[in-house]
Amino acid sequence: MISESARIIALTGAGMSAESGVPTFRGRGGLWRNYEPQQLATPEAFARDPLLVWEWYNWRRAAIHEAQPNAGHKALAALEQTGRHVTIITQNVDSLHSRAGSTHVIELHGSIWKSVCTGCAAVFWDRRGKLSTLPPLCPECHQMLRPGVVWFGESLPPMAWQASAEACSEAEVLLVIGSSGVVYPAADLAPIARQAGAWVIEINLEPTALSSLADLSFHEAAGQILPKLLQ
Ligand code: BV8
Ligand code: ZN
Repeated sequence: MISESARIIALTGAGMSAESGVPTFRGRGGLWRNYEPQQLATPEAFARDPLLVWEWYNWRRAAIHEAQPNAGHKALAALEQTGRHVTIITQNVDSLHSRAGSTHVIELHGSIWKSVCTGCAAVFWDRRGKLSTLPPLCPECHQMLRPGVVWFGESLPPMAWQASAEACSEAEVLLVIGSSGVVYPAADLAPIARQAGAWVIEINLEPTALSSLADLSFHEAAGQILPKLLQ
């Protein structure tokens, strides 16, 4: 399926970065101080306790800053060198696909290195690890900054969603990698690709909500199977 296709899309979730040591949202190691991510990744949690939410993001910034792209990220980047058009649509905010060399990455849920001012909406990028002062304040208007990510209950960046849906409607192969398929609207991209006639290949350690849509499922770690698929 892959060797005959010129347009390939990878829809990736937290499992894509698990072998880089980035904790996933669900399952082992996905918790922080016994909080569920859904409790912290919301506008309500930020309004109620911005310092707690910033401490969680600072903890993740430190973990992600030490993380390196794994063999799976590198295999997806190498797939571009075979002359194919590869689009990476990721739910992850860790920028590991770009760091691995992928050139066409759509960050559906934003980036952990981005902050947005709650007062004047100015955008700031800071790829160092932990921020030194919490909560960070806007250098322009001195209001509080928020993490530049999409929280539960917030709509996705319109451009990112539009580009992802369009890419999936033209895809020949959709690789769904390391996603439990429970978060919407990202999970809707698999049916869109399937309706457009794309092969859907799932790579996940276990069956997921999207398994019924897959033409093929590989129950292996992304960092193990992607280099083999590239061969
Ligand atoms: C929206 C950024 C509406 C932040 C994230 C009921 C109440 C309230 C809301 C809803 C509801 N029902 C549905 C909703 C909508 C909600 C939603 O889907 N909720 C779910 C939980 C039911 N969605 C939203 O709120 C979205 N917005 O709908 O807006 C709207 C519409 C119009 C106008 C206004 C508003 C926004 C969703 C975005 C949330 N932000 N992240 C941050 O990162 O801090 S989502 C978050 O979960 C991460 O992005 C993460 O990637 C994502 C999904 O999780 P997965 O990526 O799938 O990761 P997970 O840990 O779940 O699974 C890992 C998988 O990897 C597992 O399957 C595991 O087996 C596998 N794995 C592990 N290791 C490996 C592996 N696979 C391969 N190899 C390995 N080595
Ligand atoms: Zn400001």
